[in-house]
Formats: sequence, structure tokens, C-alpha cells
Amino acid sequence: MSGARRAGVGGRLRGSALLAPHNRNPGSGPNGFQNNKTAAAVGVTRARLGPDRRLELSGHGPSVTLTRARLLAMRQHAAMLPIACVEGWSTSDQHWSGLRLADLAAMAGLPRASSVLVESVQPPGPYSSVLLRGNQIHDPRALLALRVNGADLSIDHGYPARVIVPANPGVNNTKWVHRLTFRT
Ligand SMILES: Nc1nc2c(c(=O)[nH]1)N[C@H]1C(S)=C(S)[C@@H](COP(=O)(O)O)O[C@H]1N2
Ligand SMILES: [Mo]
Repeated sequence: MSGARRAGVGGRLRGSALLAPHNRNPGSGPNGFQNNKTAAAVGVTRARLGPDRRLELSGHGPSVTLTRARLLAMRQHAAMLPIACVEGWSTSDQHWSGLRLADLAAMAGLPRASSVLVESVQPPGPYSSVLLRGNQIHDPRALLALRVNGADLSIDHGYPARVIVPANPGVNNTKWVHRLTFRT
């Protein structure tokens, strides 16, 4: 079974509870792929998430606060990328869409940002935030994803927004993002 896990367990095997991390069945539909920890498991409650959670962007000058509607009205980009967890499982490619981190850096007034601190609404802990580097910010496939496979992200996959960065361990793909702080 561990061999099958390493090879990825999407597609035909997607519904198999046996192969899912923590033996949970990921379900079906656009958000029906493996999930690491549910929102509930890490203290991310509906009360913390909204309904009117804003995204706070900081960089050069005063910070900008954006509603989800505003984010969805911006130019959306897509990328086909897996989640690859260091615990030894990965998904097949999923179709993510949302904002390019590079576009958000420009919007924050730092088009040449060399790092971004990504913070989630999760109570502070090892995975609740991540620091990404310039090459990750400027990769055209590096997204703050709002949607996956044509649907809004589910709460367990990081609603309202999560990071998706190519060729990076899943742990860098922070879920439930509410603040991005760019620096040079
Ligand atoms: N805020 C937050 N983001 C997180 C995590 C977390 O615990 N908290 N887990 C990470 C890990 S280790 C992985 S492998 C992926 C899993 O994403 P998924 O649950 O959507 O498959 O989310 C990442 N993002
Ligand atoms: Mo992970």
C-alpha cells in the first residue's frame, strides 16, 4: 500500500478510503481529493472564517483589504498542480484557480518582492503560516487559489483562499489564508 501512496492516489482510486491519509475517505466532487487535516482538527471554525473575512495585503505603503468578491473580480489564473505531502502521499493534478502571487505582490506595491509571509486564520502553530521566497512568488503557477476543479474551495481544502506553489511540499500550501505580507 505504501508504494501506491507514493505513486499518488488520485483518478480511479480517488474514492478509496484505504489509500487516503489518516484513512479518511476524501469523498467525491470537485473537492473530493485527499485532505491532510480538516479545518475542525486544527481549530479553524466557521466563526474564524467569516462570513466577511477579508484578505489583508501588506507591502509598501498602507495595507489593502480585499473582499472575496473583489478578489474574484480580479484577473484569475489557473494551474494544474498536485498536493504532495512529505508524510508520503500525493494527489493527482488538480485544477486550481485564483490570483498569481506575483500580481498580489504588485498590488501590495512591491512587484519585486523577495519574500512573503503567508498567514492563516488557524491558531498559531507550525503550519499556520509560511514564508515563501522570491522565486516562489514570481513563478507564474504560484497562486493564491480561491477555487479548485471549478468550485469554491471547501473549508477542509482551505476556504476562502490557499497557497499553491509548484514543486514544493504540501506543507507550504497554506490553507485558510487571511494575510499576505510582502517584503524586499
Ligand atoms: N493552515 C494550514 N495549512 C496547511 C496545513 C495546516 O495544517 N494548516 N497542512 C499542510 C500540509 S502538511 C499539507 S500536505 C497540505 C494538504 O492540503 P489538503 O488538506 O488540501 O490536501 O496543506 C498544507 N496547508
Ligand atoms: Mo503535508
